[in-house]
Amino acid sequence: MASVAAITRALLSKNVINTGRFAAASNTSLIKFYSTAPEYENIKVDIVGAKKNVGLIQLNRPKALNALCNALFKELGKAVIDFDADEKISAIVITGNEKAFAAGADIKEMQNNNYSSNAKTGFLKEWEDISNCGKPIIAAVNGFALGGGCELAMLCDIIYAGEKAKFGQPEINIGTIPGAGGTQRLPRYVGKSKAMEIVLTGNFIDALEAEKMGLVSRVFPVEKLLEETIKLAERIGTHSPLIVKLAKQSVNQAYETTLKSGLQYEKSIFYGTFATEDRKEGMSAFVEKRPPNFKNN
Ligand code: CO8
Repeated sequence: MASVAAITRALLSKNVINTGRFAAASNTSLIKFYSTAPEYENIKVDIVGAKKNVGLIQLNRPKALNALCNALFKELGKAVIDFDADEKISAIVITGNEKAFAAGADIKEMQNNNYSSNAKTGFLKEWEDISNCGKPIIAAVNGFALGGGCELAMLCDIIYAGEKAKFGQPEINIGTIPGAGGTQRLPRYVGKSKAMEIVLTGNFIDALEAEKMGLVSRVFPVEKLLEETIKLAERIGTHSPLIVKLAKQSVNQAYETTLKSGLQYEKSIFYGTFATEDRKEGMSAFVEKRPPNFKNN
């Protein structure tokens, strides 16, 4: 069984991430490929972690700095839906490569869109596949997370960053505005004044500033980022998947409602956990001084 550190080393080696040649890594035995995974052109998927319970998605258009073309987004949506439906998967990690998490929507693909084509095709509709995911999604951001790339990271539940990561909403430079949550989620993360500054100037912020602002929860050396992110996913995976899902729903409710109705929502979910076997098991295990054995019930 490959250790997390070994997988990370393999993923971060130039032979793998910088060229996108997963299968051509010098020691392929380090990486257990997701043999049943559908063929993707713009992403790579794998199942990692000591218990093989972490779904890993790597955005894989290195030449275009992982610009989020439509085909990539369709594949990403499908991979997230598949991992969400897979009972063996506890959490999902989305990452890019050392240079870019994602440099935004694909400007070359988008440049000839018009209002009616956007409206008729429901441009961006696949974003909902990610926000509807019940399992925790963690973004591991190295390099650029710009425009749609920053918005994708913010759509995730937790953002870990490598120390060279750069975040920004530079849409203003190309005559448009953020279209996948940048004007809505960013102020909720960092407050109005900082969000306005980022959106109205298009300036980039680095990983440490992003951490200070609360956009990112932790910053790691570049080569440690994926390993630490997978560890976090594994740690989450030690808990009851059912209760993790309810906890995620409840935190997300804080962004959807008033404090009063959010507190009511939280209380009803809290009461609801007392109808689950896993709540009973968790408390019994504590009292009996033994590790819990959660059954996702
Ligand atoms: N779209 C398409 N191609 C891109 C993009 C992009 N967003 N970003 C980089 N590339 C391409 C470049 O065109 C270049 O390709 P080529 O070699 O064929 O010329 C290649 O990637 C490498 O890029 P650079 O040579 O520019 O690399 P640098 O290291 O010099 O610069 C930067 C890196 C600063 C990241 C620079 O590439 C840049 O500014 N990119 C654009 C960033 C941007 O404006 N992002 C916002 C896009 S708009 C948006 O995201 C709207 C969101 C709406 C919702 C999302 C829907 C999916």
